[in-house]
Amino acid sequence: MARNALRICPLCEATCGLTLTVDDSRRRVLTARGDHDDVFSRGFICPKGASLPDLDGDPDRLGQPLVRRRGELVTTGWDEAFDVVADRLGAIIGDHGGSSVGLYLGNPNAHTVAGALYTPLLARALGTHQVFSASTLDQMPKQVALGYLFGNPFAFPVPDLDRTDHLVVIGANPVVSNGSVTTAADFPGKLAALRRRGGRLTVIDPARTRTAKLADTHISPRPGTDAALLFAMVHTLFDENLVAPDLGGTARHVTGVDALRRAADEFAPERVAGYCDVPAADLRALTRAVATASSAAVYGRMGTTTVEFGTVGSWLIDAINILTGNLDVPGGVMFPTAPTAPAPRPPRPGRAFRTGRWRSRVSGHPEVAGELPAVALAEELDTPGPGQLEALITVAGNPVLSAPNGERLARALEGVDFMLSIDPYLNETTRHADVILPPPPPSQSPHFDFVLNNLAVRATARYSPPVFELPAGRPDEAEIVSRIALAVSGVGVHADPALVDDQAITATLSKEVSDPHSPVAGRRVEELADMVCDGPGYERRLDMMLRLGAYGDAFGSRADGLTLDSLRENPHGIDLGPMRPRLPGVLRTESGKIELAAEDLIGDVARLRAAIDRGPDDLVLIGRRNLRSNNSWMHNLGALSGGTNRCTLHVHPDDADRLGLADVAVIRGPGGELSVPVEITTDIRPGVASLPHGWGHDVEGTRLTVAAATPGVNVNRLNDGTVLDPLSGTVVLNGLPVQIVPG
Ligand SMILES: Nc1nc2c(c(=O)[nH]1)N[C@H]1C(S)=C(S)[C@@H](COP(=O)(O)OP(=O)(O)OC[C@H]3O[C@@H](n4cnc5c(=O)[nH]c(N)nc54)[C@H](O)[C@@H]3O)O[C@H]1N2
Ligand SMILES: Nc1nc2c(c(=O)[nH]1)N[C@H]1C(S)=C(S)[C@@H](COP(=O)(O)OP(=O)(O)OC[C@H]3O[C@@H](n4cnc5c(=O)[nH]c(N)nc54)[C@H](O)[C@@H]3O)O[C@H]1N2
Ligand code: SF4
Ligand SMILES: [Mo]
Repeated sequence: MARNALRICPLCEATCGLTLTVDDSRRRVLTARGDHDDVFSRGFICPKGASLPDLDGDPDRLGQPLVRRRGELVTTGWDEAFDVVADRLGAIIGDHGGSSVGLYLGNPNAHTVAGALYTPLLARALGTHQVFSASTLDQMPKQVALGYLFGNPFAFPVPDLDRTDHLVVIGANPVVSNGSVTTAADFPGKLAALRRRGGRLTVIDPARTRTAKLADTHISPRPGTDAALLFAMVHTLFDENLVAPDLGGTARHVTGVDALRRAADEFAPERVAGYCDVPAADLRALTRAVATASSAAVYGRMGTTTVEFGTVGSWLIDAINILTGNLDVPGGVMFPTAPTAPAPRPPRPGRAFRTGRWRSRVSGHPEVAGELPAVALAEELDTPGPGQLEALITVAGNPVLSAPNGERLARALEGVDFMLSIDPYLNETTRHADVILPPPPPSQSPHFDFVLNNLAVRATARYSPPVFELPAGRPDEAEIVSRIALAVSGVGVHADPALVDDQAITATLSKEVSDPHSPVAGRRVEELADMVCDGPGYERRLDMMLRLGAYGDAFGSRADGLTLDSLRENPHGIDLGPMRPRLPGVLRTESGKIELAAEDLIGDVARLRAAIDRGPDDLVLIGRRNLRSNNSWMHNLGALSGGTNRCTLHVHPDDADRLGLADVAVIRGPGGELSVPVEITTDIRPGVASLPHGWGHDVEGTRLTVAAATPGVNVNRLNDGTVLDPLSGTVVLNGLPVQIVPG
């Protein structure tokens, strides 16, 4: 008998509520559709969400651990696999210390309970400085800019999509990606609503994307030139006296306006127009439109971060929001308040944001937000000498495909003493592991958006308990990561995983009761710990966090405040309203103010000046996402394959003519060359080609039956990974110089 069950979709940042029909006897999800009563997504769903049944029941998904025996990965029981991990990691840590173990955290960690609550504890238990993640293939430049501006690399202002009058989307394609570093279900619907209420949409993108096609204005710059374009906008704001009086009420919280004006002095639109290939008049007109709108929000994503000047560009985006009086006001960009974030405290100065607290061993890359650049992982593994990595743990990552120079990484993984992967698939990365521990499928996992609620355009609280119980003896991902943390900290892999949660709960409560501004100041830890709900560790921690949060019940002292019970009573979620102003409470800079012209940011301007003087490259490559794809790991579902979801090279007809391209081309980059099918289209500007990432499923030794049938090519083989945004350690993925010849 089928029944309905609710589940938040874990596949992208939109966090849509799904209604599943499920068959309990077979533990199968039969169908997925949008949950019309979901307080956040109101029924929205995309093709990936609709394919959740296929993903959940994918026969290639691993159900049991794999352990390498005499060179072969063989299926084993859980106890045995945990013992192997404990023995091998224990020996390596005993001989070389925790810092000889590297950790690579992939993108799905932002979507899982284990990624949010348990991998940080694993990193701490290892005590390693060798943490790598997809962030340095993605949004790290934004975080660094936020660190300098607000003193907090996690204080993300997001566009107030529901109330803005002018949305400027720069280097993002939310109609396809469904939004990123801005959590909004039904981004397309929100763009349509903006237009319906008379608002404007401007898109700045070298491709005529599905988002650009909806825009009132589409500006198509040369890739990699946004920092110059944004500086021209800042210049125009000062030049034409368009800076908002009193910065829209935030002036008392802002320093560095004059220094920013001086830095922007040399970037008149007329100076950068040729470099960006955007008429100066268009840049001035856009600036005026943003400055004079009743409210406006400039929103940048991948096309502004994974580029040569990612941090400078990200800084200038928020500088424009600030100068036009659009920070922290309805319709502008605002700081969300997640239900599990600690309740707001009175403003207090922080420590100056710094990077480079340690450096990578081989190339001396500075640490950024506790991480080293993902592109440095291979050299840290394969370069001999003191401090060389002896072991690697990957959790939810596929860097062999998602990072540049995956071939070197693949070779390096062959050489490492021990590799553990926590991942449901035997794929291009995990095939190198000595042990693979597969988490259960979504239907057997809980879901709460600990990370993405911090980026949501409207506050809600929604919890999905597992739809099916786990089969006897199978650990969930929280338990898997907890056991590894217990193993590496010497407590023992077979200790009670609840210890990890007990410790986390006691540590948090102890801190809260001794903070005079906490909603539970002065109370007893034991009293509060006894009040936390019963259940698995993650539910106990969730209950605690909700109760300590901005909307929480403060452990009984605020009637109607959130608890996990209240979420259970409201399975479609609880709406907590639109974003609210949060200045100056979010600021953690030393000065207690927004620092508009941090020294390190100003210091990088010379590099931008040099790039403008050097002039643009003749032909560059950018990325492209498809609605029916998700990075490297959803090509194994028949329902999403084919159609427009193909690994082809988009080139403009002028370039195709000039280069003599027809069906197939050979594309050469700094890292290598590939032969790819060509699609000639005016959806991309001249001088630019696009190729999606996450393909190249043609390597031996994986278990990806469907993906291997249409493998595509790995775009990151073109990239040698040597060009980084130096302030953030983020590699250039967009704007890679290439040559293209007929194939
Ligand atoms: N050229 C180019 N390269 C890019 C990009 C680009 O635009 N262009 N984009 C970059 C971006 S933005 C990102 S975020 C990275 C992504 O880089 P990665 O995170 O390294 O790669 P993914 O393809 O997301 O791989 C996700 C892995 O998680 C596993 N997985 C899925 N669900 C779960 C789960 O619940 N638990 C666990 N433990 N594992 C799970 C999958 O099997 C897969 O192995 O790629 C980057 N690479
Ligand atoms: N369907 C689908 N959805 C996804 C993913 C997926 O793989 N598929 N991946 C998820 C992940 S991990 C992420 S991080 C997000 C990313 O979310 P988005 O950033 O919204 O997605 P992208 O398609 O990478 O959009 C980047 C846009 O920048 C443009 N661009 C490239 N170079 C430049 C440049 O120099 N300047 C400007 N102005 N624009 C440029 C590209 O043409 C592209 O349209 O999407 C998430 N959602
Ligand atoms: S938009 Fe994202 S969260 Fe919503 S159904 Fe699609 S993949 Fe899932
Ligand atoms: Mo990403």
